[in-house]
Amino acid sequence: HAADAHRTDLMTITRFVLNEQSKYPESRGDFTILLSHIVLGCKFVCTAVNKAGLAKLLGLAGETNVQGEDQKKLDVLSNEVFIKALVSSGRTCILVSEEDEEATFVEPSKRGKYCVVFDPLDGSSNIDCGVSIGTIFGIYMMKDVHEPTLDDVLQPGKNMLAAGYCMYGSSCTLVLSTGKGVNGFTLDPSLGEFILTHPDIKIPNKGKIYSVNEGNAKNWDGPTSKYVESCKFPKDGSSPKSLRYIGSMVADVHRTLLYGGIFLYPADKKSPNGKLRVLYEVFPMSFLMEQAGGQAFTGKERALDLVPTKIHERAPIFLGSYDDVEEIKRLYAAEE
Ligand code: AHM
Ligand code: MG
Repeated sequence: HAADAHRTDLMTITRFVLNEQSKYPESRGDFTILLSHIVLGCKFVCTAVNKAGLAKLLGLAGETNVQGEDQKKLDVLSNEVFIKALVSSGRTCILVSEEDEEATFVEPSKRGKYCVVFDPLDGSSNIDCGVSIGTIFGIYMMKDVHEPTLDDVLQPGKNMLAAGYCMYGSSCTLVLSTGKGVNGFTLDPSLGEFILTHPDIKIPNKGKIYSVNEGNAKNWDGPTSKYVESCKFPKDGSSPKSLRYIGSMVADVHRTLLYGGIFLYPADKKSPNGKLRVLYEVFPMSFLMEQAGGQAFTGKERALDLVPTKIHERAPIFLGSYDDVEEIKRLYAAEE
């Protein structure tokens, strides 16, 4: 029976990526190994997030050091886990983390051909109230493994080989693209494996939801203000859009990907480059959106065309359903 096959023939994320890579004769499994280390980091963070409330209340054994200092903050802990997992994979050369001022250059004996840019725990201000948070990552190929420089990670987002996020929510969901569509995997806690649950995700062409921090409205520019106004008071006879804003990028983008609509973190007078970081927030999410049939725009250009000049650079971002982003592009073009 097909139904039985479904239950016993488990498509784990490792099996899925091995299948994908086997189409390339030159593939030696390096990418699969790298990914399995990222997955390990995600599983660790998932467990840590789930017991965060308890750990705080009860002080879980081993998590307070001899001086009785507070346990490490979850974002710092997550960062350490990812850095160690990525270095020990033997497949990375340069790591850029939101938590670290400087990029990490892996020592020569442990070097591989990939660069990983990541935010180990995005939305961490939401931890204490139990709102969904996530890890975001992007992967580049080194230009020359023997001479690593920051230029290897200061590449436009369209050069990424893969990007994804893991959301620690009511379930733990990992969404991944290796440049051939987008697939979603859900952690089966009893197996400790991510299982393919959302094959070939496509974002609806148009959505009924907009997602933005409207508290910044007084500082917005013309096109952003006009766009949000049109979501609330559409002039074409369509119904107004609903507003949903969690304030946790992974959760807001995940909903946008599955239900359609638009997520925006625009520039404003106080933050002319918006808030979100190009390398490990804007690029991976833009990569996923395009791979799912949507668009991502900075207010000036296709987000993935942007060439970052600093590892922690920020950019405004409008991403989501194709037609909804088309509308904001039209408003910015009219402005010029
Ligand atoms: P963080 O990296 O400090 O956690 O900030 C990033 C988060 C995103 O997850 C979210 O989209 C955004 O900040 C929300 O910002 P705001 O509170 O200004 O609406
Ligand atoms: Mg962040």
